[in-house]
Amino acid sequence: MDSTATLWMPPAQSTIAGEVDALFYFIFYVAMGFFFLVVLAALYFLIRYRRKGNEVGLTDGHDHNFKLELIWTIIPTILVFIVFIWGFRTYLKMNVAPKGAIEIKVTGQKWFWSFDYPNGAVTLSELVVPAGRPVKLLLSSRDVIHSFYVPDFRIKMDALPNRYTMLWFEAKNVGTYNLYCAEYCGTGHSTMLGKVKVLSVSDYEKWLANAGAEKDAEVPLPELGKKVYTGKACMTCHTIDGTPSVGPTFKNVFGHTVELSDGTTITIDENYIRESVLKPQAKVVKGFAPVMPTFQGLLSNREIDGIIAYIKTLSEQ
Ligand code: HEC
Ligand SMILES: [Cu+2]
Repeated sequence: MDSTATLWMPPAQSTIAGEVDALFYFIFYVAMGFFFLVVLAALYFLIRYRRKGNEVGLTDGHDHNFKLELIWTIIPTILVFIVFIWGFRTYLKMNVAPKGAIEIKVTGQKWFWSFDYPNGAVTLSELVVPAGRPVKLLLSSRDVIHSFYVPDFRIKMDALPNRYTMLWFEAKNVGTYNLYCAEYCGTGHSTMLGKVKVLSVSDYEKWLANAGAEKDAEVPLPELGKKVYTGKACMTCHTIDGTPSVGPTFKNVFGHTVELSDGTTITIDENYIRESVLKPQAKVVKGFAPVMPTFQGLLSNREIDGIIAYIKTLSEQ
């Protein structure tokens, strides 16, 4: 299998994808073959043995055929064994990571993914890996069950709240691939989208050495804030067009007062936004559930400054 998409499958972009596809197509074509065999035979018998004129006795004395029964028992049994052995070997290969694989901790939560790299770098919603190297993912969840799914790599694994699961892959080509949550996990499930960014080994090492900071220091604050908003999952719960979503909108809020669930009011300023990001449950906005996760340790100070600057630009001064 090469790396182009087919009618049934997206491009095969990991080393295991070819094997998964081969098994898929084997099962698919065998099933198609039997489908047509059965349908055509049924049609043939329907016509060949239809009732003609005033015939009465519809069957003769035959009630079974030992040879035929043997054939239609043995052939499917062999096919099932082929699929089982083939599938089990591929399954084992997918579940035992090669020695020396890069290990990345993956955490799913409502409704985004976070990734912890060996050197302490953290990314949200975007997994960065090198091409041509095995990568082992250790998955868990902070709340409900999520499922880490990258169709181009043919890999999928549940992330559970109370134990670790494992997955590994090796990306073949540099590029950006879609990451989905494949377990219905609540209101924001359909927005729980991410990317897997595959870099060349040298680019990956350079990127990692900067602790994933990229060129954030050169980006003006409001622009950095916008990047945080789209790239670090804020947009799964907050809109910028004035409509409330899971959380309040960011439009026209800066400098305005807001009512909290305990009945007090507060003016939305820099300190309030900072606290909302680091300790979301300290002050909960009235009418909303206390579901915002803390971003303590996930955002740098400059990124929080950026969010504040960005929210300011969304408000009429
Ligand atoms: C899982 C959904 C979710 C995500 C993701 C999320 N928030 Fe929230 N956020 C909420 C909810 C719900 C509230 C209202 C309840 C509360 O105050 O805790 C809220 C409140 C806020 C407030 C106070 C808003 C106001 O009008 O008073 C700010 C500021 C905020 N979030 C910023 C952020 C930023 C920045 C991010 C991304 C880094 C983010 N949130 C990600 C759900 C979310
Ligand atoms: Cu999910």
